[in-house]
Amino acid sequence: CRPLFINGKIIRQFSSQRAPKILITGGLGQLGTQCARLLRSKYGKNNVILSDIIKPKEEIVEEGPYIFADILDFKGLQKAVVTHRIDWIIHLSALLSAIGEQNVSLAVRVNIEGMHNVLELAKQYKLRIFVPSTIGAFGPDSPRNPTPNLTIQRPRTIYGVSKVHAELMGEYYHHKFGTDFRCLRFPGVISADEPGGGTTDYAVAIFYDALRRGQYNCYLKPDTMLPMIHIKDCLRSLLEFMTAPEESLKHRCYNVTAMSFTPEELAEKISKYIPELKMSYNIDSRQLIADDWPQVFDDSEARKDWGWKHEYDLDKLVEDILQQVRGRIR
Ligand code: AKB
Repeated sequence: CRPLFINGKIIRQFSSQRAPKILITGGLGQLGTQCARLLRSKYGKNNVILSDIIKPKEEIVEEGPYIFADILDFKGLQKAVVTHRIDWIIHLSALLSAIGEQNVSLAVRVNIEGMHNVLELAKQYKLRIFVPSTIGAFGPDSPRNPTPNLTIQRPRTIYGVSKVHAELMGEYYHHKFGTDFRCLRFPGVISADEPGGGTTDYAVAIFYDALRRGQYNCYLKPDTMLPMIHIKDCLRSLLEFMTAPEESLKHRCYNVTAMSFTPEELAEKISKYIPELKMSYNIDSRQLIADDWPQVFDDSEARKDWGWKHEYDLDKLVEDILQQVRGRIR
């Protein structure tokens, strides 16, 4: 923004640049609709186009533009970028860790081929591109407590492998072609919108079951510590990172987080509001995934380089998500 000074006072701010036009892929997943809301509040309703291959609910369409876009269809993506004069692409399409293990070939297509398509699109049309990575991009050889920004990454899930691939491809396109590739490694994201197919999903499901039934049957052991973040902090980190000046970015991929906790610790906080909450544990294959992941995520590079700071700690998160989930199940 360029301020206009008259007699030393700022009279009006002129925007020296128009708002970016943004395409969000995989828009009907856990992050998409709230991401669109946040970006629309900053850049205007019509500048943010949500896309997916799923038929949306009426409310989604009422909130702003929604289009069909299949990340495996390169020509269709080109058409969307050209027609809507897109400047930024937020690429959220992906199969998460647990579901990826159940359908490896689909995960390869969506997470790897889809990533190739959007990167090529970003190169051709000079788009700024955001791709989320994950704590799942680390594996049993990585230090777990804490896990630094730059360390060994040898994940053992197809989700993790596809995300390391995305990080490396994005960095390669940046160095080779100057593509403005930006990537944040997110921990488990906690929202009132239920995610699907992840290992950290328990930390959302527990709120629904605690309120509906006063009990939760957890598929992870009580002492499994994983890094987590409230969705509002997660999406704010995305926006702040996308608007961070190029000079401040020492890396193209940054760890971000807010807290770490175990199922036992989360249940204890929730039981302050729902004292009758009963926990049971029925461990499944997601435990093996969680056992290889970071316990404490070191996001000091993001805090240092572009000022990342979380707002929600565990107490604030539990209060907020309980209130939102209560509103939904009434
Ligand atoms: C998952 O559990 O697969 C995701 C993630 C941590 O990336 N929520």
